[in-house]
Amino acid sequence: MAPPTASTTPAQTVPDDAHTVDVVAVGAGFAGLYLIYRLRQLGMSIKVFDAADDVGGTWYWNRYPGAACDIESIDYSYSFDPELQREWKWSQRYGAQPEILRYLQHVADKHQLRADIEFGARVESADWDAQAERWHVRSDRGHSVRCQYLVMASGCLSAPKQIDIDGVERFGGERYLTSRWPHEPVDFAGKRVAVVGTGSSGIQSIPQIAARAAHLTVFQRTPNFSIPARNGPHEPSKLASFEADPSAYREAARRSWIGAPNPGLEVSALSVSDQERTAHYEAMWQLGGLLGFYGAYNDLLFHPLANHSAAEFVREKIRATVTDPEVAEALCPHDHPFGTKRPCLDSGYYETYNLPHVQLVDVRRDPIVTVTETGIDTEQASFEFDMIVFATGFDAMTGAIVSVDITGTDGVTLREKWADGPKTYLGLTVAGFPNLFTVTGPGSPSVLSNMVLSIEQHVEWICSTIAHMRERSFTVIEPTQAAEDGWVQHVADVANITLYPQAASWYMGANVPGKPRVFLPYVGGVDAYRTACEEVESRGYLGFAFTGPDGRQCNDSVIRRLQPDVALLLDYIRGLGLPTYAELSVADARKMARAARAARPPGPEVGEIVDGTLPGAAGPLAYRLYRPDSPGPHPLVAYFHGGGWVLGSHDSDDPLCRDLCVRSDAIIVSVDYRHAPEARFPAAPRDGLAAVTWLSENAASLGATPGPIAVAGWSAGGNIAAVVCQMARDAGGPPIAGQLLITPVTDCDFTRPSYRDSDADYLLTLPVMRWFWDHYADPDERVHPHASPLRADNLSDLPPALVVTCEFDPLRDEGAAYAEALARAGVDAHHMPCRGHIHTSLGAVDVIISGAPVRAEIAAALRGFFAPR
Ligand code: FAD
Ligand code: N01
Repeated sequence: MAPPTASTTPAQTVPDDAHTVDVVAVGAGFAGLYLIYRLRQLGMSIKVFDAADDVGGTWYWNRYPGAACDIESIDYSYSFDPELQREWKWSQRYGAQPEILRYLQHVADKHQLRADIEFGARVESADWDAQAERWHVRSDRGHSVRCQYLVMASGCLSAPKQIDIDGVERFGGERYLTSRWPHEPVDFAGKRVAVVGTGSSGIQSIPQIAARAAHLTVFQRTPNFSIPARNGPHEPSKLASFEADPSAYREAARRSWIGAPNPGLEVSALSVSDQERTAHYEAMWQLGGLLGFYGAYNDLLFHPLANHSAAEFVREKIRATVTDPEVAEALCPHDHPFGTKRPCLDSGYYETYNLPHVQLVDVRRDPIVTVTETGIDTEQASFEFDMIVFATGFDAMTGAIVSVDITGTDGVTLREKWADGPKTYLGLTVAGFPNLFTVTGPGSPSVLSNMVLSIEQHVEWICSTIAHMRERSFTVIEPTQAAEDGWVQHVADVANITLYPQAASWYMGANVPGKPRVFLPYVGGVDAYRTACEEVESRGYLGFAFTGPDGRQCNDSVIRRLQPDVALLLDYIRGLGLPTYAELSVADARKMARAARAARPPGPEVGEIVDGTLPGAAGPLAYRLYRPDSPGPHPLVAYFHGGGWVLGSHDSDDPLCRDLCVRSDAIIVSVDYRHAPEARFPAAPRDGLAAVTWLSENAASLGATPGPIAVAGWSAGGNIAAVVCQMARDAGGPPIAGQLLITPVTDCDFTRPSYRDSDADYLLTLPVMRWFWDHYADPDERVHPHASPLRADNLSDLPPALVVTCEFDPLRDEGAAYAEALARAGVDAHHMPCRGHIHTSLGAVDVIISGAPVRAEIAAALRGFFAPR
């Protein structure tokens, strides 16, 4: 529909003057204004276009009653101008729209920014002229400008979503869109008003409209979590800390997760008692605001149970506030984890439903059929209105960008390139679109952060990059395909360890019919993101190609390759400053390994755990049996723990064994074996074979299904499992259903590339592997196939195998080589490479969330060993 817009200048055609400037930017909101300021400092010419009649962007268009920010104004304001920062006093915690607009107008006046802005002009197209190395930009008013750089400062929430309700044009009463609110006052008095939509815009406007209208009907499709804003005077301690040292305050914000100091706790919601947790939620609720509650505990967005506790707290608040229990229940969100759709900030929202003239229509129960001339028809009722307010949201993050026909190299438009979801490098640049920058684009923290802070960071990065190019006489910048692919993957990896993708949110593009479902912003946090951008720059603009009269420079690489939670774990462990095993005596290494095991989460509950002993090759061996909770009998898997033949015991891989048991619905028997250096090679594999033989013979008495058992092992345990399969084949039994080798040692050769690639400290290093081998076997023994199974002359007739390798593991290549050699020998062998993981990733159950899908695949393979063939 044509939205009822603010007053706009009558369109007039501007002659094609083929004007040339250094930079064209689209948008005169927070981003466009700061860009003008910074580029002028570089002595560059800039032309900004905005479809609006004045500066302000979001705050120009969204003038609906109740519109305000949800990040406190102290934070949600520019930091670049110390004088402005000192002089401008926000009247309350959350500035309302008129005040934020006044602020932006003041900034524009103070720095005379309007001189470079063309208002009332919508940019329609931009074409890259590779010959001239210029963008050619055109507006709906006939502007035609050539520029070296094009910056889309066009806003993440500036393109209203098309209203996808039948009959909207037919309505004869007043019709408004919150995101295109008129400049003239809207009079609700005495009117029957409908509001469609209960996102932030709906939730902010509903109490204000209810206060003035004769009757208000709210059409809700999905209830949202909303936290009280408690708007009013600034929180004294926050104000004091800001005023005492604004620079330090801003620096802390830049190094925070969301871009504002956060009063939350750095502990898990599950680590405290129910009582303590509720008290803390209550304190955050009373404090008001998103950040306190959102960050109340550090796992709310990661752990379903932690999240559930916050969600349930809010639901209880709704039930306690709304007097009609049926209405209260309809307002309780159940379809998404707390915080995975942007939670709203309200002033009296839930209380509004206690007013006698306010009615809630749950359109999930009673869907809207059509808008009529006089109101709205649902399946069950007909409503008459004088006014309908659509608070139906935005085509977020990509909508404004792809609404411009941006054509890069090879004639491909950005819309075409992004047909399956946006692809950017750092949310700032796009391969195939040279000299194009996006401010707070998809793939950057953007809408998940204090956007003013993120805008400043992007504008500063863009300007310093342009300055860098000028200094070195480069004229064109473009990210490489590999760098972009790597970043897109990283953005998805980070999202996938959170609960965010579980919600059908606008973050996922789910609110716009037909839009691809891709998690749009970068959820790694502004600090981690800023660090990545700084690293790109300090490593010679990693992932960028520059060209200029003096030639081309390209430093092609991927900035983040580890799984995000693996990187966090490594940072944490490195921060502890522990020695490596290679630096310790065996006794001290064992002590350190035990301490590490004691500190890890326990893994899932299983049906039963039984400890026992079984006969080994030279005496009894301890075992631990993990039985599933489901009715038996179950298939049986003999498992060998890791620890370089030196460390560990039958219970040392406890979380992994529990996880395998639960996921594969098999009995896992983790068997000990004699360790080096006390018992060197071949003690361990001999014990392994003895254990597998005993387990095969005694499977029934252990409650297992009769028939062949499978073997499994991690690291050195994987080595033992592989060797046992060869020994059993050569000995004519016992029969083995399959071998699961998780990052196994298969060879004693330290020269494979994965040893070199893992030079960086990924915990298992060359010196540590040398230390293990030195304790385990003499050099001439190591080449024996019972120590290095890859060296066996005959790999045929072995059980089906799954070999799991991790990308950043010295053992990666020998694992892959073993899988390949088995397959070549006719074994039904599969290789599962795990991208971004390290040697210890997969055993870190409940620590490395990104390992969970891998373990699910491993368990499926284990089950497959026992499936009838
Ligand atoms: P915008 O302010 O969106 O400005 C973009 C401008 O580009 C618009 O004026 C638009 O007209 C123009 N434009 C777009 N396409 C074209 C084109 N083709 N031709 C010409 N002009 C074009 N973020 C927070 O961090 N905290 C908050 O509290 C917060 N509150 C918000 C409240 C509301 C109601 C909304 C809608 C958003 C809120 N946001 C908030 C997000 C907000 O959008 C950003 O904080 C910020 O204002 C974005 O600034 P910007 O300059 O990047 O884009
Ligand atoms: O938009 P939304 P918004 N029939 O997409 C409903 C920022 N912001 O403008 O969820 C019926 O969140 C839709 O229902 P559903 C902030 O980042 C901040 O409110 O799709 N209903 C939903 O309820 C925010 O997240 C503030 O089932 C339909 C609503 O309309 C973002 O902007 C204030 C429908 C849209 O909610 C967007 O917020 C305002 C249909 N056909 C905005 N189509 C602050 O407080 C859509 N809906 C700072």
